[in-house]
Amino acid sequence: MPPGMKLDLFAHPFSSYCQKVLIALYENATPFTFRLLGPDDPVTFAEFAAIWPIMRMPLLIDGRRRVMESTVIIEHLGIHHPGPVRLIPADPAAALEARMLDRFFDNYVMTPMQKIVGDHLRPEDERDPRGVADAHDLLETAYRWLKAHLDGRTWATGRSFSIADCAAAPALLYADWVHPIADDLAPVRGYRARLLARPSFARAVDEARPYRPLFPPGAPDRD
Ligand SMILES: N[C@@H](CCC(=O)N[C@@H](CS)C(=O)NCC(=O)O)C(=O)O
Repeated sequence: MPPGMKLDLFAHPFSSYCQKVLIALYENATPFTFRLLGPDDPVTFAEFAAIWPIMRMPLLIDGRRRVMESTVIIEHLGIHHPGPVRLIPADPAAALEARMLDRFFDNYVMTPMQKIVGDHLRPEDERDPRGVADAHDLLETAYRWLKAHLDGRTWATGRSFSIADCAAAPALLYADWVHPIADDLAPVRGYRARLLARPSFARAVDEARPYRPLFPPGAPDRD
């Protein structure tokens, strides 16, 4: 029995962590209300900030439950609003693998990508060249690990689309914009292309297209 009749997602379409959760919602056609966190709506933003002073989106409201952190939101959806696509595998060992890879994409692709993007928002004299250089190194190492990991796999864990792919899709979309995936990493480029072709992510990418001019380092003229 779902804990709440109505789901509200505080989010922005261009945000990578919000896209991660949007993929999960779209995979199972889960109905929800999109509470857009934009500069034109200070009331919605104030509501969000009052609930979650950490102010990192997305935030899910499910009845009286407030669920923060993209990974936990996807876990919550799987428990309380399951659909035909199981993003956390039923087998515990397979679930652990999916969770491990979700951590890989958040910590070693999304985080360095955000570091590079975020540096562009800083005033010139507050930039962090060393931190940005470390972020580029980490992305390169992560791409190369992923190339070997993907051998024989369609999706991050193998044949089934999972929470790890929800994390991977926006992480690799934007990471490739700030640190292009080299030509010799064909399996990683191919995986990114498969993610972009997945209808749930294609929809999220299309919904975010109008915001591309806002990408701090400048968005390339391609997906
Ligand atoms: N660990 C969080 C990270 C969320 C996060 O970093 N969200 C970004 C948008 S992609 C955000 O809210 N940034 C606003 C800010 O840094 O002020 C999660 O998984 O949900």
